Amino acid sequence: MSSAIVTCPLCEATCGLRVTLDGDRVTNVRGDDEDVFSRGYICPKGASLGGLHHDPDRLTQPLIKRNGMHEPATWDEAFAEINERLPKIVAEHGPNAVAVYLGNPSAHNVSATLYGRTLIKALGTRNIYSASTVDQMPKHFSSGYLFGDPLTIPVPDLDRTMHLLILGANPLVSNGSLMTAPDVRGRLKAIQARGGKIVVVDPRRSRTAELADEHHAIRPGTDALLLFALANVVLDEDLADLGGLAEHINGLDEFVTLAKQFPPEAVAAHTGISGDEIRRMARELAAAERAAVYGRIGTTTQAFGTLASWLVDVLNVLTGNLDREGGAMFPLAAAGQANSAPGPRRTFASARWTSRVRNMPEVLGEFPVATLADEILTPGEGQVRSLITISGNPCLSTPHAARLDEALTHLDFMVSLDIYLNETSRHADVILPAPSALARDHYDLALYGFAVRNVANWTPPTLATDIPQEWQTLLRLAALAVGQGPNADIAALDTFVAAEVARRYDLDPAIAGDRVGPARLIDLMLRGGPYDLTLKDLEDAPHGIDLGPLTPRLPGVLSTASGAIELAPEAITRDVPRLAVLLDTQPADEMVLIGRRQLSSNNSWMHNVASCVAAITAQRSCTPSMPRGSGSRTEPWPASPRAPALCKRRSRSPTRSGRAL
Ligand SMILES: Nc1nc2c(c(=O)[nH]1)N[C@H]1C(S)=C(S)[C@@H](COP(=O)(O)OP(=O)(O)OC[C@H]3O[C@@H](n4cnc5c(=O)[nH]c(N)nc54)[C@H](O)[C@@H]3O)O[C@H]1N2
Ligand SMILES: Nc1nc2c(c(=O)[nH]1)N[C@H]1C(S)=C(S)[C@@H](COP(=O)(O)OP(=O)(O)OC[C@H]3O[C@@H](n4cnc5c(=O)[nH]c(N)nc54)[C@H](O)[C@@H]3O)O[C@H]1N2
Ligand code: SF4
Ligand SMILES: [Mo]
Repeated sequence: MSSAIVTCPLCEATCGLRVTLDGDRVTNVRGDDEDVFSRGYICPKGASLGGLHHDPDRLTQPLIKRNGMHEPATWDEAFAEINERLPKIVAEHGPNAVAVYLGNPSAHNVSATLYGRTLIKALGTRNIYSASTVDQMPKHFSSGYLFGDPLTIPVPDLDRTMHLLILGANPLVSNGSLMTAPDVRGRLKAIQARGGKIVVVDPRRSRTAELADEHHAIRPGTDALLLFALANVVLDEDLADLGGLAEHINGLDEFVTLAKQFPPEAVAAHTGISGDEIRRMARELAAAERAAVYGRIGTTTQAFGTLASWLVDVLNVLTGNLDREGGAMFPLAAAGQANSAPGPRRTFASARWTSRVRNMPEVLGEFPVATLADEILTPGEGQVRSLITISGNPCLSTPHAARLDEALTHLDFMVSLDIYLNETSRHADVILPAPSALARDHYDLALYGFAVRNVANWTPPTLATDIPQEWQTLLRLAALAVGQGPNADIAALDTFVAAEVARRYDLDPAIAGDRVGPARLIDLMLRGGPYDLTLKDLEDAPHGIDLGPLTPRLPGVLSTASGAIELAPEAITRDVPRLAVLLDTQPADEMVLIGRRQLSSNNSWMHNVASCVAAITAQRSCTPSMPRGSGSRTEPWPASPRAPALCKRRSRSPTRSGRAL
């Protein structure tokens, strides 16, 4: 028996886990009590890491489609096939004929985060799509214009706040998003234990709403109206207190004028929350000693997602809670965070180009995935004829998925980098698998930028694998795209990538010694980062390094052209008239569907991993007797850890498809 300490890469919470092994067989996975951030917390998904690794359905070798059937192939055969078919399409139809879809797990995978970019650059296509446009893109957009950088997103200072207003998030099930915080339940209960208050705005009485002190069942899609009305009260009743923020703000007068249109009584019918209630919510928010407003996917994937995302932060500003302890703060990550990079920083801009068919603006270099099918199905110059998916299952996870599913049958050539043959990869001519989460190294490059405490943790691979690491596969594809053929010198390409990263930090790449791949890049980023860490420091600290609570970062964190927070940027406020129109209409008498997540599945996948099947079945069939918030603490944070309680029943779901998010 042996054991290894890993960071779970399955969601944003970054829990530290202890994996027990018998040879190369995982026998147990539990929370790592000594993890500096998660202190023993684990959820049913994390407990399934072993099941995921040993899942007999997981792909371990490439598949090539011949005569409509997927057949196992060697890596050389797979790359030869791609080399024969992909460059031809680019040569004949130009780079935009190849589209790329980056799925959610690529944000939890340093190989994809760091080397996906290299492939995209090599392809030179503008047809880039990702899960962001069915998720948090409005928040990137609003943050880009408010603060100058789309990744400069404030997070609630959970461990110190006294009043938390949550809109459209259910972190008791999702384990938190754009708010990296293991054991959210424990942290929320700690707010209550110290005399604070939690208010949840959600059409549904979610688990988080049940735990909260107050729940408002808002009509879906009307958060921008509610938030505007809250701001209206704060301003109208003279409750605004900008404190030290005043000197860092532009556009306050414009905002005051806009908010005048939205008194609480005018939005009550649409939101389903009375004027009196809204007034009370605003007064309590403004009066709280330390408060944070936090909006998540319920506020982003809706018709007024950009306005709602923007207004969340405007409220944090008006109440003086932005960038102060217990308010909404800017994390300072140890590696790779754009808003702490040395030298001048680029100011965010969108709509630098638009999509061919529906003229949709790019944001962060991407088009909305909702229009990918249009680009495939509409003939003409620039039509998408080939698709590369990287850990994505858009045939289940994107709007009008059935249409995309049909569109993919019209492609000339498709490659999927995926660990399963599923609803999307079944269309691929070549499927290239990746090592399981336990057979690769891991660092939460993207998510530490949204963590409620500054931490850093590195995970080396626990298990050996014959499957090439995904960064190697991505570099091989990049080499094909630039005409270097299937046998290009990957090591040389990797050294080239490392030199680029080193240049950004004015470092000599040789400083990283003989490391290669993500380890070398992370080492360089840590060295160039704000804490002067090295990868060796993290290797010596398997339970992570705690870099302390969040600290104020204004004005240095800003990269707007003015150097100030732009409270009323035109790119956002031009959408306000569309919202104001609602005030003159009656609320529509229609049914609106909203999404719901499962504690034991992960977006479009994981529901077939045996232990998750068991947990989902358990949740469905024995909901009343399931302990609430299994896998969580019941005592205030920090406290002793507890393992999740899972029903032991086991059954296998009959099909791979059908159980979406
Ligand atoms: N109806 C509805 N639709 C939704 C949502 C919803 O709530 N409701 N949520 C939206 C959100 S928030 C998101 S983020 C998107 C997510 O949608 P997608 O971007 O499609 O991501 P997943 O559904 O997580 O699919 C992950 C894919 O990656 C594969 N995979 C897992 N690990 C790896 C790996 O290490 N390497 C490789 N190469 N592949 C891997 C899996 O087999 C699976 O095919 O869905 C969105 N769509
Ligand atoms: N177990 C599990 N965990 C996950 C995932 C998973 O699939 N399973 N997916 C991961 C991913 S990719 C993400 S992005 C995160 C998302 O994490 P969260 O943002 O916490 O996502 P949800 O759990 O979908 O919670 C969204 C809430 O918004 C509510 N809602 C819907 N429409 C509206 C509206 O118009 N207004 C308001 N105010 N509320 C609304 C819904 O009822 C729901 O309770 O979760 C991550 N964690
Ligand atoms: S909450 Fe669960 S899935 Fe998310 S990191 Fe922790 S153990 Fe993994
Ligand atoms: Mo997501």
